[in-house]
Amino acid sequence: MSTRRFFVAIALPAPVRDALVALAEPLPGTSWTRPETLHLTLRFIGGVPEEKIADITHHLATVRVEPFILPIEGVGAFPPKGPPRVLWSGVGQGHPRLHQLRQQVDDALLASGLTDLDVRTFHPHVTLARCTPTGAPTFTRWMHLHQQFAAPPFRVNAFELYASELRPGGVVHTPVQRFVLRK
Ligand code: 2AM
Repeated sequence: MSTRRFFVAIALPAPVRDALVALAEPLPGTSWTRPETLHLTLRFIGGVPEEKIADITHHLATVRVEPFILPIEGVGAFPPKGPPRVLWSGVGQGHPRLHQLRQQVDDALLASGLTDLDVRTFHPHVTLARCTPTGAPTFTRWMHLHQQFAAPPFRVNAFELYASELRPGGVVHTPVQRFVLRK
Protein backbone atom coordinates (compact mmCIF):
# COMPACT_ATOMS: atom_id res chain seq x y z
CA MET A 1 0.00 0.00 0.00
CA SER A 2 1.36 3.42 -0.91
CA THR A 3 1.86 5.82 2.01
CA ARG A 4 3.01 9.22 0.83
CA ARG A 5 3.66 11.73 3.58
CA PHE A 6 1.23 14.63 3.86
CA PHE A 7 1.26 18.09 5.37
CA VAL A 8 -0.96 21.16 5.51
CA ALA A 9 0.67 24.46 4.58
CA ILE A 10 0.25 27.98 3.32
CA ALA A 11 1.71 28.43 -0.17
CA LEU A 12 3.72 31.60 -0.70
CA PRO A 13 3.16 33.98 -3.62
CA ALA A 14 6.04 34.69 -6.02
CA PRO A 15 7.06 38.11 -4.55
CA VAL A 16 7.44 36.51 -1.10
CA ARG A 17 9.37 33.54 -2.49
CA ASP A 18 11.62 35.92 -4.44
CA ALA A 19 12.38 37.91 -1.28
CA LEU A 20 13.15 34.70 0.63
CA VAL A 21 15.34 33.31 -2.15
CA ALA A 22 17.44 36.48 -1.96
CA LEU A 23 18.49 35.45 1.58
CA ALA A 24 20.32 32.40 0.22
CA GLU A 25 24.07 32.48 -0.03
CA PRO A 26 26.70 29.74 -0.15
CA LEU A 27 27.35 28.77 3.48
CA PRO A 28 29.34 25.72 4.57
CA GLY A 29 27.25 22.59 5.11
CA THR A 30 24.03 24.36 4.12
CA SER A 31 21.40 23.21 1.67
CA TRP A 32 18.88 25.89 0.66
CA THR A 33 15.22 25.10 0.03
CA ARG A 34 14.33 25.09 -3.66
CA PRO A 35 12.20 28.20 -4.37
CA GLU A 36 9.20 26.16 -5.54
CA THR A 37 9.06 24.22 -2.25
CA LEU A 38 9.12 27.23 0.11
CA HIS A 39 5.99 27.12 2.28
CA LEU A 40 4.73 27.77 5.79
CA THR A 41 3.74 24.46 7.39
CA LEU A 42 0.54 24.56 9.45
CA ARG A 43 0.66 20.88 10.36
CA PHE A 44 2.84 17.93 9.37
CA ILE A 45 0.64 14.85 9.13
CA GLY A 46 3.15 12.18 8.12
CA GLY A 47 2.44 8.95 6.32
CA VAL A 48 -1.21 7.95 6.09
CA PRO A 49 -2.88 5.43 3.77
CA GLU A 50 -4.20 7.01 0.55
CA GLU A 51 -7.76 5.87 1.32
CA LYS A 52 -7.74 8.14 4.40
CA ILE A 53 -7.21 11.28 2.30
CA ALA A 54 -10.84 11.71 1.25
CA ASP A 55 -11.86 11.82 4.92
CA ILE A 56 -9.06 14.27 5.74
CA THR A 57 -10.00 16.64 2.89
CA HIS A 58 -13.68 16.38 3.87
CA HIS A 59 -12.85 17.62 7.37
CA LEU A 60 -10.33 20.24 6.24
CA ALA A 61 -13.09 21.73 4.07
CA THR A 62 -15.01 22.59 7.28
CA VAL A 63 -12.33 25.08 8.40
CA ARG A 64 -13.78 28.60 8.72
CA VAL A 65 -11.22 31.38 9.06
CA GLU A 66 -11.38 34.75 7.34
CA PRO A 67 -8.54 35.63 4.93
CA PHE A 68 -5.77 37.59 6.63
CA ILE A 69 -2.58 39.50 5.91
CA LEU A 70 0.67 37.79 6.80
CA PRO A 71 4.11 39.43 6.79
CA ILE A 72 6.99 36.94 6.70
CA GLU A 73 9.82 38.63 8.55
CA GLY A 74 13.01 38.18 10.54
CA VAL A 75 15.30 35.17 10.47
CA GLY A 76 16.33 32.59 13.03
CA ALA A 77 17.63 29.09 13.58
CA PHE A 78 16.45 25.82 15.09
CA PRO A 79 17.62 24.97 17.65
CA PRO A 80 17.86 28.56 18.91
CA LYS A 81 21.13 27.78 20.73
CA GLY A 82 24.01 25.65 19.52
CA PRO A 83 24.76 24.58 15.97
CA PRO A 84 21.77 25.30 13.69
CA ARG A 85 19.98 22.49 11.88
CA VAL A 86 17.45 24.75 10.19
CA LEU A 87 17.53 28.40 9.08
CA TRP A 88 14.12 30.02 8.86
CA SER A 89 12.16 33.20 8.39
CA GLY A 90 9.21 33.74 10.72
CA VAL A 91 6.10 35.81 11.29
CA GLY A 92 6.78 37.77 14.51
CA GLN A 93 4.25 38.10 17.34
CA GLY A 94 0.48 38.19 16.97
CA HIS A 95 -1.34 37.10 13.82
CA PRO A 96 -4.29 35.55 15.68
CA ARG A 97 -5.93 34.30 12.48
CA LEU A 98 -2.83 32.25 11.65
CA HIS A 99 -3.10 30.53 15.04
CA GLN A 100 -6.87 30.19 14.62
CA LEU A 101 -6.19 28.52 11.27
CA ARG A 102 -3.66 26.12 12.78
CA GLN A 103 -6.13 25.26 15.58
CA GLN A 104 -8.98 24.62 13.16
CA VAL A 105 -6.74 22.51 10.92
CA ASP A 106 -5.79 20.43 13.96
CA ASP A 107 -9.42 20.10 15.01
CA ALA A 108 -10.31 18.95 11.49
CA LEU A 109 -7.50 16.39 11.45
CA LEU A 110 -8.51 15.07 14.86
CA ALA A 111 -12.12 14.83 13.68
CA SER A 112 -10.90 12.81 10.69
CA GLY A 113 -9.46 10.26 13.09
CA LEU A 114 -5.77 11.23 13.24
CA THR A 115 -4.68 10.79 16.83
CA ASP A 116 -0.91 11.19 16.94
CA LEU A 117 -0.42 14.88 16.12
CA ASP A 118 2.83 16.32 17.50
CA VAL A 119 2.00 18.31 20.66
CA ARG A 120 4.99 20.68 20.47
CA THR A 121 4.31 24.43 20.39
CA PHE A 122 3.58 25.86 16.96
CA HIS A 123 6.48 28.05 15.76
CA PRO A 124 5.27 29.36 12.41
CA HIS A 125 8.20 29.60 10.03
CA VAL A 126 9.38 29.08 6.48
CA THR A 127 12.34 26.70 6.33
CA LEU A 128 15.00 28.38 4.22
CA ALA A 129 17.86 25.93 4.66
CA ARG A 130 18.94 22.78 6.42
CA CYS A 131 22.45 22.67 7.87
CA THR A 132 25.00 20.18 8.99
CA PRO A 133 26.45 21.47 12.25
CA THR A 134 29.48 23.36 10.95
CA GLY A 135 30.41 26.99 10.53
CA ALA A 136 28.48 28.47 13.51
CA PRO A 137 30.19 31.90 13.24
CA THR A 138 29.04 32.11 9.63
CA PHE A 139 25.43 31.51 10.68
CA THR A 140 25.68 34.19 13.35
CA ARG A 141 26.84 36.63 10.68
CA TRP A 142 24.04 35.58 8.33
CA MET A 143 21.40 35.99 11.05
CA HIS A 144 22.75 39.37 12.08
CA LEU A 145 22.81 40.53 8.47
CA HIS A 146 19.15 39.61 7.90
CA GLN A 147 17.53 40.33 11.28
CA GLN A 148 15.55 43.24 9.76
CA PHE A 149 14.35 41.12 6.83
CA ALA A 150 10.73 41.66 5.79
CA ALA A 151 9.05 40.06 2.79
CA PRO A 152 6.16 41.93 1.19
CA PRO A 153 3.05 41.19 3.31
CA PHE A 154 0.55 39.02 1.46
CA ARG A 155 -3.07 38.02 1.84
CA VAL A 156 -3.60 34.42 2.89
CA ASN A 157 -6.66 33.41 0.90
CA ALA A 158 -6.26 29.65 1.14
CA PHE A 159 -4.32 26.76 2.58
CA GLU A 160 -3.30 23.50 0.93
CA LEU A 161 -2.93 19.83 1.63
CA TYR A 162 0.34 18.62 0.10
CA ALA A 163 1.86 15.21 -0.50
CA SER A 164 5.60 14.95 0.04
CA GLU A 165 7.72 12.36 -1.73
CA LEU A 166 11.43 11.77 -1.62
CA ARG A 167 12.60 11.31 -5.21
CA PRO A 168 16.16 10.88 -6.52
CA GLY A 169 16.36 14.64 -7.30
CA GLY A 170 15.13 15.62 -3.82
CA VAL A 171 11.83 16.15 -2.05
CA VAL A 172 8.82 16.88 -4.27
CA HIS A 173 5.71 18.55 -2.85
CA THR A 174 2.50 17.94 -4.78
CA PRO A 175 -0.64 19.98 -3.99
CA VAL A 176 -3.47 17.55 -3.27
CA GLN A 177 -6.24 20.04 -2.51
CA ARG A 178 -6.62 23.78 -1.97
CA PHE A 179 -9.03 25.12 0.67
CA VAL A 180 -10.22 28.69 0.23
CA LEU A 181 -10.50 30.70 3.45
CA ARG A 182 -13.91 32.08 4.35
CA LYS A 183 -15.93 33.03 7.40
P1 2AM B 1 9.35 22.83 8.10
O1 2AM B 1 10.45 22.56 7.13
O2 2AM B 1 8.64 24.08 7.86
O3 2AM B 1 9.74 22.63 9.52
C1 2AM B 1 6.95 18.76 4.85
O4 2AM B 1 7.80 17.72 5.14
C2 2AM B 1 7.05 19.81 5.91
O5 2AM B 1 6.49 19.34 7.13
C3 2AM B 1 8.48 20.13 6.20
O6 2AM B 1 8.86 21.22 5.39
C4 2AM B 1 8.48 20.47 7.65
O7 2AM B 1 8.24 21.81 7.77
C5 2AM B 1 7.23 19.85 8.22
N1 2AM B 1 7.54 18.85 9.23
C6 2AM B 1 7.26 18.96 10.54
N2 2AM B 1 7.61 17.86 11.20
C7 2AM B 1 8.16 17.03 10.29
C8 2AM B 1 8.74 15.73 10.36
N3 2AM B 1 8.80 15.05 11.51
N4 2AM B 1 9.22 15.21 9.23
C9 2AM B 1 9.17 15.89 8.06
N5 2AM B 1 8.63 17.11 7.93
C10 2AM B 1 8.13 17.67 9.02
